[in-house]
Amino acid sequence: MTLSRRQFLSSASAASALGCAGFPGIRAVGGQTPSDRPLIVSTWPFGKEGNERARQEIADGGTSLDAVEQGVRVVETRGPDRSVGHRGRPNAAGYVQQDACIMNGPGHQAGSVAGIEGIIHPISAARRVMEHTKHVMLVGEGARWFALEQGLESVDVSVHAAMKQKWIDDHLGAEPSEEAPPAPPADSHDTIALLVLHPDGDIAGGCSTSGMGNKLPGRVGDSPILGAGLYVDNEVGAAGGTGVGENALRHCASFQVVERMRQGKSPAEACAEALHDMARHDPLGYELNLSFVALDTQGRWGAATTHSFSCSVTTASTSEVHKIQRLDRR
Ligand code: SD4
Repeated sequence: MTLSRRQFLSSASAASALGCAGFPGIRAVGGQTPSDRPLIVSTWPFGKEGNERARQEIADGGTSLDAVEQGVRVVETRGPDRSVGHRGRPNAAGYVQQDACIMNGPGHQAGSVAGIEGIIHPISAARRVMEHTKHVMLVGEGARWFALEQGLESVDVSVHAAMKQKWIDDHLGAEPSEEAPPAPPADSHDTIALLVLHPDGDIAGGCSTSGMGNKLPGRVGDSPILGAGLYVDNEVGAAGGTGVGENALRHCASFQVVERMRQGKSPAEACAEALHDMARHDPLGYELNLSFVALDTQGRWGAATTHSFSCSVTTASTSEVHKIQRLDRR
């Protein structure tokens, strides 16, 4: 289905795949659920399980923030096959460093951890940073120390220490190598970004990842950076992303999506337009490899991608995965 830009701007109704004539190179999907709340939107098919846990949390009396934390926790322990969780994709030195952040619409509060090791639920560490410190972000050893001090579940990282030493010996030993580190495989990313619109109207969002596989130790992606991998504004909506973090970072991507919704765009259009504008003035063009999900205060949701992408959308009565196929750009 190919819509003109004008048609696209006004299409926010039932879930439909949109080929955006005004935004070549971008695919989008969107829909709305004005009364069937909560509305929960997340990245990738594995987000569906997290969405359903979030829905349960709300049914049990939880807030949008509780729902986000519990939903993301499910994905963080889901399995070693993805780039989420302490068993996610390892960095170039062979061990996992995770990034996560959480934002609560009411009060515009946020917490974040980056490069944290051996903590089973970085999303909970991020929430503790938000609620139990006067800071917004903790990194590395300090983040791990804080999480342990907060009593969060952990795994032994002594194995990390041995792998780290080996990597340092191999790469930074007496004979420094000119060789650049190997590029991460193109398919090595699958972050969970999960957004919740509570029946009471409050919005929260969370993002968690082990990041791009084969990244350099210490590399921080977009996922723990507010405005890049996630952004929430209780008066407007929320957006979260997945893909090549460096590209989302350079463009403050999630913030851009939310700002477009503030200007009156539907979530689908905001995601598509933000991606299009980033691609327009980026040397990578439509090869940015970014995908975004978004929702707004009216109960509309949307997603867009420069590549192929699936998002999970859950309401009080439905739970579905929507697939968006990569455009053939030849
Ligand atoms: C990162 N954006 O660390 C994350 C990885 C990812 O889907 O999304 N993956 O760059």
